[in-house]
Amino acid sequence: MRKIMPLLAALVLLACQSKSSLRQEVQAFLDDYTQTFQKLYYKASLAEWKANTMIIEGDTTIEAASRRAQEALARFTGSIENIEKARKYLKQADQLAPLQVKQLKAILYMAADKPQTVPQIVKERIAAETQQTKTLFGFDFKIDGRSVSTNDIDRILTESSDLTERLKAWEASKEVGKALKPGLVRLQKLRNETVRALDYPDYFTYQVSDYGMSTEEMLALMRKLNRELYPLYRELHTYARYELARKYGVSKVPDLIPAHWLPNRWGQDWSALVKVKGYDLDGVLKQKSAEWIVKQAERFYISVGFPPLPQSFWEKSSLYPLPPDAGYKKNNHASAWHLDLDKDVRSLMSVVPNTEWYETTHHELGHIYYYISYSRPEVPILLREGANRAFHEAMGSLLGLAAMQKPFLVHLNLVPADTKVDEMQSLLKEALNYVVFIPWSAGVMTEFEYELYTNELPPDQFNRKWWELKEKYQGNAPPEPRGETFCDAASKTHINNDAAQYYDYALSYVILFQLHDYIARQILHQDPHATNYYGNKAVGDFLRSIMEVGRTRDWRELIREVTGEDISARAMLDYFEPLLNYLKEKNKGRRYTLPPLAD
Ligand code: X8Z
Ligand code: ZN
Repeated sequence: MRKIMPLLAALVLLACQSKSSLRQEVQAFLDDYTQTFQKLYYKASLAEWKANTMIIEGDTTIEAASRRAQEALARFTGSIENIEKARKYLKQADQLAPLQVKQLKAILYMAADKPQTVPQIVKERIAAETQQTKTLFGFDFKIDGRSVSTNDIDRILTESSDLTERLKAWEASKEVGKALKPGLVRLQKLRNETVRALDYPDYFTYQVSDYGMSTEEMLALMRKLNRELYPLYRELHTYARYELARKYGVSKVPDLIPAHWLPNRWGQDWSALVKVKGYDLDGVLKQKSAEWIVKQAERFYISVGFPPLPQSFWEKSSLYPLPPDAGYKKNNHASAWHLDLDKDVRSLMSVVPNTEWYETTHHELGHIYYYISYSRPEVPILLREGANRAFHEAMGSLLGLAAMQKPFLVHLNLVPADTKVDEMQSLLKEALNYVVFIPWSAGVMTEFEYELYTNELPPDQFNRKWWELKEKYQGNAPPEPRGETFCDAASKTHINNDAAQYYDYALSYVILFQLHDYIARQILHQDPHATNYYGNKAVGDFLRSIMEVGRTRDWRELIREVTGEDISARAMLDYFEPLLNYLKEKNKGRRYTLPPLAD
């Protein structure tokens, strides 16, 4: 025994030494990698920023520069040497610090997106993606031969009761799909081919794996979510068919809602259908400037304890629409950028004063404050991401929801304190936003991209499949049958430049209601339907505790830790529960055209 003890001690010591020298070696690799990565990433982001904010017809220099910068980044992140090293070290994962393991996995995940084992395919994909962005956002939308912006189209779809005018606007918005179809066909193939080089079966599966889930698991989760929200959606669908027919003076109520009847290009948000008596937020916001909208959102974040946005944000962002005579165009979809994965944060928007941009501005600042919160030494550059992608989407949408509730608006004098608000109307309006979004996101978008990548949907079926899913999940129909020269799916930004990730938003809504429920009940002690987060530092502390850890924590553990429950639609269902009976009553005697149970 006595002899064994020192021997054991020596062995343990030896093991410790080799463990610590292995950790040192890995750390040196990670430090080196990070340094080069951050530099190349920043260059690529700057070039991409330019390519999204200055789209000049006939110019090729900006996109060429963007392509080159992205190729340089891909040559590094996808390099065979980096892949082999990360793999080698991960074989000894049990000897490494948990944060080292996470970073090595992040390196491999990025490598799989653009692996240099297939350099030609990566190059073609970068070129096709850059071109697709240019085609989408350089597109000249036209109504009756006159150029219009997407904000113009959206205004018609939210405000006009003239079906002829609406049809023109909706059709104009889908023209871009035709121009994007050839690029999407190429990208379907190229995206699959790039990730297959590192053994992912297809691009959808690759993107889903970021959650630590298989495609089957993600689809099962999305279908469950759809089923859980379906009874409510069916009531909303019935309600909307009758209300819309009345609004447009159509005597025969259609079985499926014609797409141009809805106040959104894709039918993803119907909230503009309901005007809540007593508070006309849209009317109030229209009196304000676009600058006020962005500043107001910042004030809200500051009020709960976040810092003012850095000066560079204001100087470098592109927040407002370009004048029509600018001579160039910009990406018209909202986004938030973390260009150097440190202090350079910017947003790209086209804010005009209306309710939709009010919400979207809160959403984008949520991303920006997430970036700011985890950009600290404790969070390695490679883990400066949301706990998962859905968390990142949830934060700003959560504050967007909070910024629409009556006590909040009263506090800011945006609605008079003595306003009597019909609470059921207001809940209905919210459901037309949050509930209606689920069949779109968890259904149409997710199932379409699954078909596109995992099942390699043939190009001569793109539009047929799209409308089959629109009918099945949303109960929507095209105004007229649309053949395969159209590619209506491609009119949606994410299909082109945020591929195979739209379930992020479905999950973000689920998470958002879980967080809101916790904040309302446990922190504010207020009814979740009528909260006022404004100025509450405890709310800010709670949100920051989630944001500031970035990707250093396992997301399933984190959600359980901060809300006390696993990810589920429970809170969302609770929130809208009072509406179900109200709508059943309203819909009495009306014909339901969606089947009683979701399949
Ligand atoms: O794309 C977005 C954000 C991007 S950061 C504005 N959203 C989805 C969409 O517009 O389709 C937010 C909610 C859904
Ligand atoms: Zn977002």
